[in-house]
Amino acid sequence: MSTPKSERILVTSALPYINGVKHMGNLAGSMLPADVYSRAMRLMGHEVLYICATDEHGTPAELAAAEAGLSVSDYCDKMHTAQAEAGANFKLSYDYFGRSSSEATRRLTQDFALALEANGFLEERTSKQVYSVADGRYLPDRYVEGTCPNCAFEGARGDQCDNCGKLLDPVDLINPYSAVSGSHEVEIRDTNHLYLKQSDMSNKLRAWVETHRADWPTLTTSIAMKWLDEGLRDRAITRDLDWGIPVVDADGNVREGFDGKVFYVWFDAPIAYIGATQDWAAQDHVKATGGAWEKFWRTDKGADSTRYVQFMGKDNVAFHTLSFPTTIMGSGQPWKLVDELKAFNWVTWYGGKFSTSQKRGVFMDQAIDIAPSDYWRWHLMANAPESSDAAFTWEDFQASINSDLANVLGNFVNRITSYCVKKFDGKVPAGGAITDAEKWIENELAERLPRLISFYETREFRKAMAETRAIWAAGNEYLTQAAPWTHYKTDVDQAAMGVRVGLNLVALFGILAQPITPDAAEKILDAMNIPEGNRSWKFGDVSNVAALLDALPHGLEISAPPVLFTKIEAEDIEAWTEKFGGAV
Ligand code: B3M
Ligand code: ZN
Repeated sequence: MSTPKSERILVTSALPYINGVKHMGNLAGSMLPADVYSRAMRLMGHEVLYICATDEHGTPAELAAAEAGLSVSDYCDKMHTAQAEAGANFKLSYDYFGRSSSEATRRLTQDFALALEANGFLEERTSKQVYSVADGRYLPDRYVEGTCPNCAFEGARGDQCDNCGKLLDPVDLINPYSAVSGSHEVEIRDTNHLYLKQSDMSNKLRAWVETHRADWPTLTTSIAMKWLDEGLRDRAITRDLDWGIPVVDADGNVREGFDGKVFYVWFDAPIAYIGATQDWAAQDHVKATGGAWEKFWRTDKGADSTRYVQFMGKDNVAFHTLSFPTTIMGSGQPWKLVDELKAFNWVTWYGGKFSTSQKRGVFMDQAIDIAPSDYWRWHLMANAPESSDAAFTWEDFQASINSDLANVLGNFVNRITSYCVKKFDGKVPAGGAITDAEKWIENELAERLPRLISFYETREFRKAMAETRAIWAAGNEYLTQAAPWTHYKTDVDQAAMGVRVGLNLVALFGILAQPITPDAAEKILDAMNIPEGNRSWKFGDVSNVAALLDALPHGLEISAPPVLFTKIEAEDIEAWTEKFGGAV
């Protein structure tokens, strides 16, 4: 395999709603895999830009702010900081973590709407909305609750039933009441809204999705096709709300009849991918290095050679394969469409739903107090909900940490580095002859490394983690075969061979661990005295495995790293189960 060609890759993960720190399932299905992928691609020498942001508009933001007793804008400031912090704690390597409430996103959203209207893809229509007489306002989406017309669940929200999952229109609810005041004094009134004519775009969307049948996961294409087959409906992209992006005319004045209305949160949220990229590019340090947003987003300015990869949970797929592409295509402007869309199923909590109120499940801010981020990152990616939902259990978490991280990786690193410190003065030793053991590990790596790299490239995370684990296990097997401790008694030179190859494996494992357990990787590479600039070296280039096994300069001073992973005990599981729930 030759050195891979460097590409420009734009990565985005679904923008977390502002209304609370996300749970581990959200992390596992969007931000974390996007981060692991971005890190791996950077190590392979690609130019990667990983953009994310908080999704700050819509009824969820208004309702959560009201509950917190804060103005919506103060609430968003506070929660944006909290989510940025949670991301940093989990070592999410965003190039920029922006906000959908930014100036750039506002401008883009208003411009997109004007372009869509000019091209006939936007239309003002009169529609029926729930109006609360008691509250003196319209009740869009989650502001109204009632009985689900589909499953008769009594606490269904106006936009979606949490029980059966069906997307709803607030006027369809049976026995509706206001989520603001609880008042049942509601009526249906006529009001004007802008509609995105998705139906007119159906054929073009279908043709585009068809071109991705081979390279998108089945989960992605099947969701898009299901919607297309059912027949795309035109969707209102404005709401009767105060909080959000105002609807303007070509002169920048509030559109006639649109006082008290804003764009629907799902219209501007994906546009915030572009807005956040512009905000990234506007920073001084980016400008100073000639960074520009256009090469990521404008196909007339270089973006046709950018690969755009999106990560999200399955509930977001329709918006990213149908409505946002309608916005992009309908604008008639040279905007970039997504190239690869990785969708995930759910992580469940012991097979059920995460729920804050019922104390079921762990949220990002709590998780970091339970265990270091590396532990979570490894476990969630090794069990990524790719082909089906995946249940989180404390018992599985314990097994991942104790057996994969502590026993297989941690012990290997510790065993060989401490032995080198003890018997070889902490220096990479020279000498020894190649035996069957060295040939065996070389063959193992020659087979496994290219496979690992290709799993990263195709974003098959479970397989990438399983391959990583197999490579660690091969390291242990090599030490058993080479047995430097046995040779040491009779042939120090031959023992040196085992120690040297073992140390080179430690360095290799440290390099390979960077996308997934970055903190442990850093400890390992520091202990191996690998200079910062050499840490991406050979990730992805597996042309010469023999050289990889003798890459560290002979005589290089190394040390044994501090304990990498602490085992999880039965008492820990008991305490966590009590606090956060467990098997029911
Ligand atoms: N905020 C939904 C979610 O957090 C939504 C994603 C927007 S992506 C543009 O799952
Ligand atoms: Zn229902």
